Amino acid sequence: MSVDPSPATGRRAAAPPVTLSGEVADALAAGQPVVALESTLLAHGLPRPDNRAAADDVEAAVRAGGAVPATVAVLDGVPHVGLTPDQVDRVCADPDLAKLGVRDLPVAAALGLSGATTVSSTALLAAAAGIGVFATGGLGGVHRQSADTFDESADLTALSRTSLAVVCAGVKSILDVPATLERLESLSVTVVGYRTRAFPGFYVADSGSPVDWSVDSPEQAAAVLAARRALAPGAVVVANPLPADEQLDPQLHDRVITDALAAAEAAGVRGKDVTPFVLDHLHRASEGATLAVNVRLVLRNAELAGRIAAALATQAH
Ligand code: PSU
Ligand code: MN
Repeated sequence: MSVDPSPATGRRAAAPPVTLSGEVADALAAGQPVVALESTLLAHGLPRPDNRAAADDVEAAVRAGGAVPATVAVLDGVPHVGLTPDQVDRVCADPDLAKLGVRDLPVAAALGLSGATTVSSTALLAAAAGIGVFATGGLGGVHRQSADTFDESADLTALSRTSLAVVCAGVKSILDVPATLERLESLSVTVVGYRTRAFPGFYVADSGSPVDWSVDSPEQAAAVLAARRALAPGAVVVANPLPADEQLDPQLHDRVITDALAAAEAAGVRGKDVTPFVLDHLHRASEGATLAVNVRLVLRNAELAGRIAAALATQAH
């Protein structure tokens, strides 16, 4: 995020330069609702070529909720907020596209590289553009072997300092969900369930962990974000569960996740490759069942995010 100019050095620390699409720039200038969308879930979380249709469907879901979609990615070193169809094609088609968290953005900018943005980097770039609401599938978090690997997603620390609402179906259930909730508490990230006190489990409606607070409407979610912004930097996680009749069969869920984590371990996968490897394994092992559920939950989150952004725009007037 932007930092105040330092009187000691006189150096101006500007907000990260982002390029807005025409539609997103117009909407922001007019105070109309905009929802940021990440591109890592397209490029690294969903298989080609299905990811291309999903990209359009997610943008359409934001519009159905009443907001303008702003898919975020870095192309040739330039962070883009709002992509043209050709730019979405690039993100979805390139098998070698990098996965960029916050720490990778300076390298991409300096070397003119292209990459998809994760929750952490999308949140930072969206907030820099003045966007208040962001939709994704499931947050990154604390991995199950983190005591040995120290593998904890940069999503968590990024959300502790970025002021926007993130609509998600909880955290990815390949993770240690209770540990992730503990870290979100330590980091003072506000977490509310959307019409539930059961923290959602990404592919399944209930992770088995409770959440302290719930909101019942887009207006309430927007009001919580407004109150958070008035208080201190940091995100509001709006955890939106799949309805029970749309979730992945919980028994299939537990079985394929155990298999996928074992496969990642056996293959020696580490670092930023873990999450894409495990998601891909799940999609294959479940014969597409996790893929269908993943797309469905992202669409639901995108539409709810559109409604929250619309409520936020109304409250701001
Ligand atoms: N939600 C999905 N699919 C995904 C992701 C989220 O439905 O692939 C991505 C997000 O970009 C998130 C990333 O930031 O997974 C987490 O990666 P890691 O565990 O390496 O931090
Ligand atoms: Mn990691």
